[in-house]
Parts: sequence; structure tokens; C-alpha cells
Amino acid sequence: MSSPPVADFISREERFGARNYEPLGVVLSRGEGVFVWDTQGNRYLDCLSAYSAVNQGHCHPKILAAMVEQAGRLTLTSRAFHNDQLALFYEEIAELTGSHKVLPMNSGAEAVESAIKSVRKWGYEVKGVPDGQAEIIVCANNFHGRTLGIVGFSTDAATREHFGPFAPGFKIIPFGDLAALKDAITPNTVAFLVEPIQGEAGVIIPPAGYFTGVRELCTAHDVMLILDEIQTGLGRTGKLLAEQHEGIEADVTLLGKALSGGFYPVSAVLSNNEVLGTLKPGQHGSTFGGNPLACAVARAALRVLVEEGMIENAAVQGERFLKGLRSIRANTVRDVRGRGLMLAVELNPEAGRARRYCDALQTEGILAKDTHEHTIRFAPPLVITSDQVDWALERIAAALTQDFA
Ligand code: IF1
Repeated sequence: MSSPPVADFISREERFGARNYEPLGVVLSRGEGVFVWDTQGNRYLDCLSAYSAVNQGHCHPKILAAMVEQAGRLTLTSRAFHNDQLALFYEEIAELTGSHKVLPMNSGAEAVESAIKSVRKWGYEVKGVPDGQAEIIVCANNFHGRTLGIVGFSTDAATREHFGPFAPGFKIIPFGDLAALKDAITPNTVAFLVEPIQGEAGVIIPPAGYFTGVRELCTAHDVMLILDEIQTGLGRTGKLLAEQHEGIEADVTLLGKALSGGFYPVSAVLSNNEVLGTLKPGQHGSTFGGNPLACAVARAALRVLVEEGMIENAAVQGERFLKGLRSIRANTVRDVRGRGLMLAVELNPEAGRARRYCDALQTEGILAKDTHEHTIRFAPPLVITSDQVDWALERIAAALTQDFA
């Protein structure tokens, strides 16, 4: 039976849906590995991976099997009772990441908000910051989610405009600037919240040695280093956690997205005893946080990530992808950046909006997303093969050498 026309799906979506996105003109109906298919049967190489939530590839069979098995047995109990998956999830993620304590949540933003609450509480009850005066330092061009608390310290107008008033207690410094961090720290500073690589800002990689300096400053001033690895974590940059490229360890690490392989909203705050140890019964919670279905899915997602060599593959294919992008000779290209399979091509302003090139890529069978007008992100699932990278590079070169200006 033929499917209704694409325009039909889109117009019906627009009739009822809030217009808070401007999606590409494609209606997807199936996904497998690095590929997705639209309702007309056209195949695309997914170079967004749902913003790095599908690192393991679409509909990974082992994660699916774990989800189906658990969904038929027990999905949700609330944390008013124990369940037989949570302890196993805790043990496996703590072992994998070297963490001491885990707080399971659902969305990435919830993990960020939970970390903010926990470090403030640690500040008042352990560090001795006067009540209500805790300060958290964040970076310009950050992206940590869309809740009111988080957009309050965003520097992106579209993300924060007309959503105020906002919560106080945040200081904004330039990303990659150690002196600025040193100057911003006061006795009331409880944390520095930062992405190891700024994703939404356009895959901004800090100067070599920056995070070594950050680690030293945070340790010296008893400031908790919170690394938001919701996008950079779980193999995306070619290591389990992006912090490993810097040879440092965060005090608090935030995970989400690929923690479920794209099957279910699962996020987590990982920390040492001190910070999460301040949370006492009744002081924080979530209806779905730590539910047995989420835990079973996350356990399978972590297992396949490691057992199927996806992290190592991301390093190898990321190098290939980055080298290939850098070899493209096109006057539309201003810069190429990346680490592992977290890549971006920044276009010259005169090349026109990046969205035009994403539309061109779509006709070439590649789905990619623009960010901030002039940058195109490339973040395929970590299971991509060399042949698929080469296939993509050919088409990306063709699209980038078209001049839409
Ligand atoms: C959208 C951006 C990416 C994140 C980091 C926390 C969160 C995200 C580093 C919050 C979420 C998503 C949100 C989604 C698009 C996407 C995104 F363009 F918005 F900025 F990836 F870069 N920390 N990022 O990247 O996690 O609550 O969404 O589970 O809001 O449009 P979430």
C-alpha cells in the first residue's frame, strides 16, 4: 500500500503541532544501523544520530530485545519500591565510568538541573557557602538543555529571549579561557559546568591543555568540575568520555542521549560520594527516574557500545572522516573541526545559509543538520564503516562545491 505524500504528513503535523522546529523536508519511517528510510522508500545516511542519541545505530537488535523483554515483565514501579534492574544499572555504569555514585534521571536537562541542585546543596552543607549565595560558572555559547533554569544562563538569544525572569547564581565566562575562569572563582563558587567540546556552538574544541588547567583550578579552589558529556560522551569523540582526551577526571559527569541508544529517555548524574551524598530521602526525585525499563535499556546500550567496539570505531572512522573533510577544496568552506565522529564544517558567510547545503545533502542521500546559520554538523552513528564514510565524503564534497550564495 503506497504511503500518503510527504507534504500530507508535514501539513497535518503543522496543523496541530507547535512550530518549535524547522525540520528538513523528509518524513522518516524506518531506521537500521547508520541508515534511515523515508515514507517513499528513499534511503539516507543519518549524519545527525538524533544529536548523538543513536550512537549505537538505529534500532540496535540487542537493545530492542532487552527493551521488549523488560517491557513485557515490568516497566515502572516508582522509586517508592526497589526493582531488580536499578542496582545492576548502577553497578555497570559505575564500573564502566569509574564513578562512585549515580543519580538516574530521564532527559539530559533533568540531569543538568539535578547536578545544579546537588552541587549547590554540597556548597551549603559541606563547603560552607552562605545559604542562597552559591555561584556556578558556565561558558558563553553553552548548550545544556531547554528548562527555565538552564536557559537562564544561555547566551543564545533564541534559546532565552522572552522566557525570563531567570534564576540568579550563574557567571558566564569565555570557553577555553583559563584566566577568565581563575578570575571568576570566588569563595562562593561551588561548580564550573562546561561541555568538553561545545556541540551546539558548532563543535568548538578548546585549546590543548585547557582542561588540565581547569582541573587544577577547580581542585585548588574546592570547586566541583561538572562535565556535561550528554552529547560528547559514550564514544562520540572516539573515547568513552571526552574527558579522557584531556587526561582529567570530572567531579560530576552528566550522561544522556546514547545512554539508551535512542530507545528511551535515560540520563544520569555520575559523581563522587560528596556531591550526590548530600541528597537525602525526599529531597529530589522523578516519577520515571531509574525505572526498570530505562535501566534494562541502558544496560544493553552500554553493553553493545563496549562489546561491539563502537568507541574504537568512532576514533578510526572519525579520523578518516575528518581527514576527508579537510581535503575538500571548496571556497565555501571556512573551517573543519572534529574529534572522533563529532565533526563540523563551518562555511564562509558569503556561501549562504548552511541549511541550503543540508537540503542539497538530503538529495544526495545524507541527512545532516545545520547549527547557527553557517555550520553543518556531521555525527553519524558510531557503527559507520570506512566504505560508508568514503561514500558520504564524495557526496559532501559535491554539495559543498555547489555555490548557493
Ligand atoms: C533541542 C541542540 C544538540 C546537549 C547537551 C544537555 C542537553 C543537550 C550538551 C539536554 C541536548 C539536544 C536538544 C535538542 C537538540 C540537541 C542539541 F541543538 F539543542 F543544542 F545536540 F546540540 N547537554 N541537545 O546537547 O538534553 O534535555 O535534550 O535530553 O533542544 O533542540 P535533553
